[in-house]
Amino acid sequence: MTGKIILATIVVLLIGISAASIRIQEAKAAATTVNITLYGSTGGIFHQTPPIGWGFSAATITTPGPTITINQYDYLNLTLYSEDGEHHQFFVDYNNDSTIDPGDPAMPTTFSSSTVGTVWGFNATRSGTFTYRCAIHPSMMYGTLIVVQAVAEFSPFLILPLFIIVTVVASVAYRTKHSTKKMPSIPYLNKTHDAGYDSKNIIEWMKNRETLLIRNFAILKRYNGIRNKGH
Ligand SMILES: [Cu+2]
Repeated sequence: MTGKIILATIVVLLIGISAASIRIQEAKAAATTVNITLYGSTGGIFHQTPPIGWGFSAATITTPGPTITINQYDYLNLTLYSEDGEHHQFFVDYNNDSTIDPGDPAMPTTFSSSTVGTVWGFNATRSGTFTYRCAIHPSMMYGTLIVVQAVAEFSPFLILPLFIIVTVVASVAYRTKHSTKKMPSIPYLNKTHDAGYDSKNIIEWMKNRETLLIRNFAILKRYNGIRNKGH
């Protein structure tokens, strides 16, 4: 019986996980390339020639730069121009510490051309709201990157309560259908109940015997009822 409940629970969980997995696969398949052109500037080498920051065009450079919103698993394809001719380096600062850490999507090299766009991109596998920066001027050149979660993914916090609920429901359902009540013990007409054979106690003895017979009959009847219900 326990085996069946565990099996049922595993099947339900596998179906759920498979469904979630299929949805993630669908989201990945639907991922598109998002083309964004960014102009970066730090206002020249002495930062005295505004604008400073990032912009979708040379004329719209601001601090902070424009918010970029994409969907999870999209490929963000950037074309980058250096408006002030200085070296800049785009990266996504996942932990917001202003430096490129392992795992941060980051350009491998700087770009400095104001006329020829430098193309670089990355797959937005991680969802959330992050800060994008220039690795060389992180406090002056930054903006918000929103990666919208593709699907409601199955988290362990969802799986655990589901597991408990499924187990309890399956257990109760099974127990209701297949009662495991054992046959109650039937008292025997043994010496304890045999009050004795002398004339004084003979009526008492007969009464006890009758009571026990009726009781045993009731127990057997009930047990038979339980058995019939189960099959
Ligand atoms: Cu820079």
